[in-house]
Amino acid sequence: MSEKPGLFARLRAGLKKSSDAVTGSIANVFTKKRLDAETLDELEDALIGADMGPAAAAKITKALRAQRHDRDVTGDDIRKMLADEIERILAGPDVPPPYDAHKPYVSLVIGVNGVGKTTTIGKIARAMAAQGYKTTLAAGDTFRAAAIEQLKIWGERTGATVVARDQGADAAGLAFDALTEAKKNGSDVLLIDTAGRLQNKQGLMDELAKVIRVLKKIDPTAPHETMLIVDATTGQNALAQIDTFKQVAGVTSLTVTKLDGTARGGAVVAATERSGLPVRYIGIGEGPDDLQYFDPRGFARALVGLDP
Ligand SMILES: Nc1nc2c(ncn2[C@@H]2O[C@H](COP(=O)(O)OP(=O)(O)O)[C@@H](O)[C@H]2O)c(=O)[nH]1
Ligand SMILES: [Mg+2]
Repeated sequence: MSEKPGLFARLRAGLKKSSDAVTGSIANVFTKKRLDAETLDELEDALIGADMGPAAAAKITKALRAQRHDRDVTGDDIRKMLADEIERILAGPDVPPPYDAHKPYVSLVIGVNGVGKTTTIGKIARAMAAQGYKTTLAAGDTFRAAAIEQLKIWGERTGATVVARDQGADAAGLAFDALTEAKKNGSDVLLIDTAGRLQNKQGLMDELAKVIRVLKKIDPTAPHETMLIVDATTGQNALAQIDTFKQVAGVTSLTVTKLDGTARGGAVVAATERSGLPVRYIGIGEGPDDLQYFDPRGFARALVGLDP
């Protein structure tokens, strides 16, 4: 995650495939001068085609219909109106509590295998270190030895303390140790990695419930965030995962990864509209700096190919 001036440029670059999909699929709408009923219907179809989902597409076109029916508009006008309506949807849910709200702030990171949980935790740890926050990482994916090793490497890179046990260890016990350690070492933030075996839904549900119960024994307000990671390249599957994990654990925020590798960035709009959950971060590459704090306005404008 970077706070450099080139932030928006990197967002634009990361979302290039998605903004090409959005602007490309509505290109014929952009050439029309009138936003009449027929054009608005075409626009609605185009937004659905750009992965925004029927509900969000209907909401957006309804708002446009109310604003400018039958008036002459330019392509740029339409882009701006679209960006405003997309921003409205993205900014709808309450934002997650800031990291300063608790000490240590406990963030439980969940999601199926391969979506980018461990990588995202590493990227956050790096951004935390840059901002002077002390961070502890819990290697709670005790199912896979590689996941434990991967988190240890991020710990070395970022100076974060890593609490790990051997493969196969009890994840709740590990979480207990990690929160105890984070309190003892004066951490500002504790990031807890987890296993993502959705094949065994009951097992996963029990494990996450136990982790949460154990954390609450130490701090009844924890976890302060349960962040679900989804992979943007999986499109509809990501939406299904959000529904499932909302049942399995009390998800409070989303992070959408791999937006750089897909034309389906519009799915972030569908996900927000459908889940009512705020997006905290977006992943726009594999590098340690390729994580951005989610900015609804910047995202909406980059998605339709506008400047900040
Ligand atoms: N292109 C791209 N790759 C990512 C991003 N986030 C994670 N990855 C890659 O996705 C793969 C799986 O990530 P990992 O963190 O191990 O997933 P986990 O199983 O959920 O912990 C790795 O190869 C990561 O480098 C992203 O934002 N963009
Ligand atoms: Mg992992």
